[in-house]
Amino acid sequence: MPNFETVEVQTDLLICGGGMAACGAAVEAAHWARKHGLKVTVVDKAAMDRSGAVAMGLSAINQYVGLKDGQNTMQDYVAYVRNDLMGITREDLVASIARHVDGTVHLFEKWGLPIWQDGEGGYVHEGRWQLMINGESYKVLVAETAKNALGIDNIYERVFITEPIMDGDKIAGAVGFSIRENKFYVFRAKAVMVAMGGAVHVFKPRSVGEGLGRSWYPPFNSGASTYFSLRAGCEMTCQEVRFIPVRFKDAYGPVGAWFLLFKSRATNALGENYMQTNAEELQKWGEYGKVKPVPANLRNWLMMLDVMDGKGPIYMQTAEAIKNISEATEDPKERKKKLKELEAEAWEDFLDMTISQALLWASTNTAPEEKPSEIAACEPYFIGSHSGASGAWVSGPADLQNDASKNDYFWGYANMATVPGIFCVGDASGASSHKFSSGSFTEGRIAAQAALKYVIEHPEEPQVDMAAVKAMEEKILAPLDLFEQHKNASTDPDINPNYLRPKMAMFRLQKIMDEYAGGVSTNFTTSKENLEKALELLAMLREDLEHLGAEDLHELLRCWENVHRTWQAEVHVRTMLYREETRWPGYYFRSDCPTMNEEEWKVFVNSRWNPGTGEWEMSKKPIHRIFE
Ligand code: SFD
Ligand code: AMP
Repeated sequence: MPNFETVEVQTDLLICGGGMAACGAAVEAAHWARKHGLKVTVVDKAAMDRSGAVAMGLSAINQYVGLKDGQNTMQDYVAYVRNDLMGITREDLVASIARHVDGTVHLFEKWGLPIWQDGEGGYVHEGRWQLMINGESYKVLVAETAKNALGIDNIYERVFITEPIMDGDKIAGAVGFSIRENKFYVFRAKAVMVAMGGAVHVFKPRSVGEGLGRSWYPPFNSGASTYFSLRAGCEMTCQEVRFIPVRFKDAYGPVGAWFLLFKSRATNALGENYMQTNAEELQKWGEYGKVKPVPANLRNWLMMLDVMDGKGPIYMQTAEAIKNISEATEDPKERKKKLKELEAEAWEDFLDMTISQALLWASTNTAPEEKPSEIAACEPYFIGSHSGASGAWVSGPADLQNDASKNDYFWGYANMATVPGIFCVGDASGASSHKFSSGSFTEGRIAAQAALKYVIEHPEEPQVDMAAVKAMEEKILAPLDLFEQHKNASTDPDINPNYLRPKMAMFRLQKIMDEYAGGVSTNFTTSKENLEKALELLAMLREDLEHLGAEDLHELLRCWENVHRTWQAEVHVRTMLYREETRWPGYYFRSDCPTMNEEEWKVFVNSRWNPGTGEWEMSKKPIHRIFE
């Protein structure tokens, strides 16, 4: 075993993750911590300036309600989210973010984020809730503000949080290891914020071979939030609600600006608009088939029906959209100028947030004003902050409950999970979709206030069993030892009967999920029998994960990422199995229960791994309508 230094850090609030939600939490917590003499610490597996989903930047802020201008109300936003998620949403959580999110956006602007202006004192809207930005450096400036607020001594970068530390049923901190140095970290904390994003590469991606690893969701987020929450004993929710975005094919460029700003159509290869030709299908999905905008999963579904009918490829009609907008300008000189402007905006949309799509356009001689571009449904991701909903089951705010909801949705501190002292935000908190970058930051702020209130009201130091922590350390570092011990048993270190390398473990997980749990290869279709088979194979994979081998610290990171992913996979499979209906066609389809069942399944499905028994507990939780 290589020599590892054990570093102990004592803090009041530990923020795990350095993304949008964590930065929001850090900024807010720094303010309150100063007032109360408390210590706040951030740990990110990467460098905060470019970590998480916003690493490459973004081209839009997708949640801005416009309350002050009277554009929309908080209730409007709740209705939008409720409809988009086919009725399954925590209205208290959505409203709590919606009423504060505009203030966050104004802060971003104050810190230097360029938001497009319309020349009349307003913002340029991409759609009803979305604002256009020049966002290449979005994450840099948000991280910079968070770092300045907290002070560099309170920030640990390139440290991978691996496991929670418990004091009985309460949280007591977390352990992790450095990805650059032989250091094992033990963080003791009175409260822990889980802000480690969602998960990708649980399912086999479309990108294989030379494009391996390319995905829409950032490869850095590997299920740590779900793993951490589950292992601490937290109740989870909506773990069946994966997100499948439609994106420009092969480089995963965004479509929102095309659909909303450029008013583009997407068509099948015959030039038919599937949203019109397949509109009849919407009747099958109850009230959600009638709402505007059509829910994201149903938009996917209408497209997939054409793909399954052999009417692909599917195209975003970029040339047509650009022509339509520019032709609205009558003066030929002005029209030419407008055309150039639109071309620049089209390229910038990718350069701001998915540079590889611009590269793909360039390398395939694609000029958007000349020819359409292919779009496709991505592989499934776990992201509670976009149009998915997976995450922990957390308390809502006190003042947004009604008589019915307060017993089920409120237990003292906003965003606290069912385990005392754990707070979950951003992709890590469930059933509050459509918070995006701005809402995640806002949720971090809300939760940070609540977490510090919790710390003040629970000032006792957590008891940490150092023998148990030592055992964790040995287990976490074991893959290094195993590799070192056996690496010479074969001539090729990849082929060795004594250990499994993390990349191979990942491929195995992805194959199981792809084939049995509704991945790309099966057109996102699964069934009871397939899900049961997935569970059988996942159990065997989990046994083999005990024998992961790591050549160096980087591979050690990869080992634990795959352990985290496997738990995300298992809770997903178990929840899809439990919900005996199809509610989100276009995300997944249960061939054995192909219809929606409002009577029995208009409920949240919650899940919990019991740390005492190792058993899984599944339950239904009621949906309370709080707003009209
Ligand atoms: O249009 C550990 N999102 C968009 N939001 C917008 O507002 N506008 C857009 O234009 C957006 N687009 C978009 C978006 C997401 C993605 C992936 C793409 C494009 C390609 C959504 C937002 O980005 C998203 O809602 C927020 O970023 C969510 O915030 P948060 O904090 O929940 O997740 P994060 O920012 O990814 O941060 C996660 C952090 O955790 C760290 N981490 N740290 C320690 N130990 C571990 N084990 C860890 N595991 C992970 C990460 O390093 C990171 O710091 S559009 O296409 O939709
Ligand atoms: P995307 O680029 O797909 O992430 O979309 C950005 C934003 O626009 C998100 O808020 C989406 O929900 C929304 N959006 C994308 N496409 C459509 C569409 N066709 N109709 C309505 N909203 C959309």
